[in-house]
Amino acid sequence: MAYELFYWDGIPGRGEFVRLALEQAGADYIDVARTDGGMGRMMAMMKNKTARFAPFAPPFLKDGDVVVSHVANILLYLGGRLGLAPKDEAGRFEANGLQLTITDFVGEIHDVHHPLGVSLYYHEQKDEALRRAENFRDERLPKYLGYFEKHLSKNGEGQIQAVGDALTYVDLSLFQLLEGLRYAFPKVMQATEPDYPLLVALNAQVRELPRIKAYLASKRRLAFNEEGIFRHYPELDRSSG
Ligand SMILES: N[C@@H](CCC(=O)N[C@@H](CS)C(=O)NCC(=O)O)C(=O)O
Repeated sequence: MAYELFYWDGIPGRGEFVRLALEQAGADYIDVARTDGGMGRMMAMMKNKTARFAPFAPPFLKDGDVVVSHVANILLYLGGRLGLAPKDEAGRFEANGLQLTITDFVGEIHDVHHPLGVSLYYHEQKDEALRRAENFRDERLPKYLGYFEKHLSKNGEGQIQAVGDALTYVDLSLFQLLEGLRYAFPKVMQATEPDYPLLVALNAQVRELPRIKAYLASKRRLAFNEEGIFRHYPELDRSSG
């Protein structure tokens, strides 16, 4: 039975971290909200009053009777099934820990353009966003990227991998993280990428994986835009030099 992925149509957003894993594994999956009546099904699942579990927010995954919410939790569930997680328990928890750090970082990236509240428009919180962006550029972005770079440097020679000695969903998520940051903050990233050679090399490595390459060229891959997590507002981007 095909996996069913539930995520807002029109944005790559948090759903993309799951899509990349499904695509790399060649898994049979349905992107439900992009099918006829899919949005209605997604909303109905979240509003379901009788089901034992109703997800708070997308993305969530349905595998038969099992419903799993939250990106990191979904990837923890899928990792072993798709051959994209370490086989040992320590490795799986290391992967999950890294993915949860990505979750935190994604939340902060989102909060740069929405520092006051998700229910307010960007233009209603632009002054606060400008202040938040400065702190993000100067402190948070280098702290997170520096953390991942240092982590990658511990993993030996040859192929770059976040965990163990084979590709995992964490590598795919780090790829997407860099893609999103390049879209949202092109000037900052251009100036700072030389500080993160392993992250850059991992990104290039993932881009060349045959299934990922085919996916990126397909219509299934949605473009970044100003409705999602990674938004390009030129005033929030600036070369720090
Ligand atoms: N921690 C969750 C966050 C889920 C989340 O914030 N989803 C967003 C879309 S990217 C949403 O629809 N949020 C609705 C809300 O917070 O009210 C995850 O990693 O999946």
